Amino acid sequence: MSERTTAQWQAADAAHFLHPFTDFQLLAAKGTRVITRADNIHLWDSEGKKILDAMSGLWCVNVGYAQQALIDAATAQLTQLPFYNAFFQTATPPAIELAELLAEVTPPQFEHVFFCNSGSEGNDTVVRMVRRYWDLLGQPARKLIISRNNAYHGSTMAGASLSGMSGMHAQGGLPIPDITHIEQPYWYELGRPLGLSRDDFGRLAASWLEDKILAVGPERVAAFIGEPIQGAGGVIIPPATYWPAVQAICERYGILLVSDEVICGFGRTGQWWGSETFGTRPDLMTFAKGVTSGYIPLGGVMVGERVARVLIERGGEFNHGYTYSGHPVACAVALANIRLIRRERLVERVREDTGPYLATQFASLKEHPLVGDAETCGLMGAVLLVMDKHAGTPFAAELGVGMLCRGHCFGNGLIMRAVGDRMIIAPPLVITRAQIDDMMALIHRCLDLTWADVRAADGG
Ligand code: PXG
Repeated sequence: MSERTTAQWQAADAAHFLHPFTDFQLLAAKGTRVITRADNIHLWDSEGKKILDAMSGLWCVNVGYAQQALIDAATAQLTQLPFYNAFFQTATPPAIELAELLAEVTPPQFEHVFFCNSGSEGNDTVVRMVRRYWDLLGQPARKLIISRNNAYHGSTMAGASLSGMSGMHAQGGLPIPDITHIEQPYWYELGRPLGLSRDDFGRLAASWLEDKILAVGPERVAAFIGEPIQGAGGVIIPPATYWPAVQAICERYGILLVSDEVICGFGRTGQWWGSETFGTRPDLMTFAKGVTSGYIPLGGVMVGERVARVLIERGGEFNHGYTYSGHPVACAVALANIRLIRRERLVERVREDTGPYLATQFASLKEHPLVGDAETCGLMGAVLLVMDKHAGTPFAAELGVGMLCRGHCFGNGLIMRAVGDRMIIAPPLVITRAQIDDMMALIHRCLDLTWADVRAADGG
C-alpha cells in the first residue's frame, strides 16, 4: 500500500469508491475518514488519531485487533492451500474441521452447517432452504416467511426483503414475494405509551406473530425469523417474556424458527448464542461476523436436525451454493478465532464479569438529563436520547440529535453508532474493566457536549 496524505486518500476515494449505505455526493464533499491500523480495541486514522472502537469494527471484531493466532492461521493456510472448492465432491481440512467445531459450540439440535461468505448470503440460503424443506414434505404452499419491522437481515434481495427497513424496501422493488412483517418488540416506543410493563408488552408483541399467522393462514407459513436482539435497528433488547412466547407460537403451528445470530452469536450476549440467552430452540441459525472476528469474510447457516434430516434423506441435490462456500483460509481463521474465544474464556468473561460491569455503568447513564433509557445485554448497549426524559418525549427527527452526538464521539476519539437517537455500542469481547471505564468517561463527555448543544439551540 502506498503512503499518501489524508487529502490524497480522500480525493481518490471520492473519485472511485461507492461506499455501502452512503449518500455518495455528501461523502465526496465531506471527505472519507481513512483508518490505517488497529490494535486490541483501538484504531488509528490517517491523521494519527487514536480512536476507541466501541463498535468492534461493524459488530464483528470480537477478539479485538492484531490477534497473532488468527494472522498465523491465515498465513499458514494461504501457504498450504489458498483455495479449493467444496462443489465436486471435494472438501478441504479447515472446512471439515470447522463444521465439526461449530457442531460442538452450537446447541445440541445442530449437527450440520452450510457455509456462505456473509450474513446476507446466509439469510438468502435460509429462504431457499426453508422453502425447499416444506416442498420436500409435500407442503409447497408453506412459502411465507414472517419477519419484523426494523429488523436487519442483510442487503441482498432476500436479506433486504427480510429486513424491515422501509428505506431499503423503497429501492429495488422489495420485498420479494412471500415475505411479510410484524411490529417489533420495542417496549420504550410501543409498550411504554400503553402503560404496559415490559413483561406484559413482551407477551403482547409475541401475540402479533400469532395474529399474523392466523390472518394469512397457518398452512401458508414456512418460518419466522428474528435477531435475538435487533442490532442495526438500534440494540432493541426484547422483554424476557417475548422469545419464549414466540417459540411456543412457532411450535403450535409447526413453523420453523430461524434465529439470525449474525450479531448475537459467538458470545456477544454472554452465551455462545443469543437464542441461549433468550431461551429459544431455533431450527436454523444464521451466523457471520464474529465467526472470524471479521478478520476475513465468512458466514453460514447452522441447520438443525429437523431440517437437515429432510434435506439429506429425502432431498436429492440442493441447487444452491457459492464459489467460496467453505473457503479454506476463512475456515482456518474461524478455527483459530473460536479456539481463542474458548482458551481465553471470553464468553464466560462477558457473562460473569465485563457484561454485568457494563450494565452497572450504563445504569448510571440514566441520570443524565438527555437520557430516556439505557440498557445492555452482555456487551451490547443502547442509550436513548430524549427531549423530555420524564414524559419520554423524543426529539424531532430533523434535529438529528443522535448524529450530533456521534459527531462528538468521533471528535473525542470514540466510535459509537447512532440509530436515530439511540446511541449504541458493541465493544470487542476482550475489553477489560479499565477499558470500559475509559469508554464510559468518553460516553459521559460526549453526552455532556451534546446536552450543551441542545440547550444552546434551545436558547440556553
Ligand atoms: N443479519 C444481521 C442480524 C446483521 O446484523 C446481516 C444479517 C448481514 O450480514 P452481511 O455480512 O451480509 O453484512 C447483518 C449485518 C449497522 C450494520 O449499521 C449492521 C450490519 C451490516 C452493516 C451495517 O449496524 N449487520
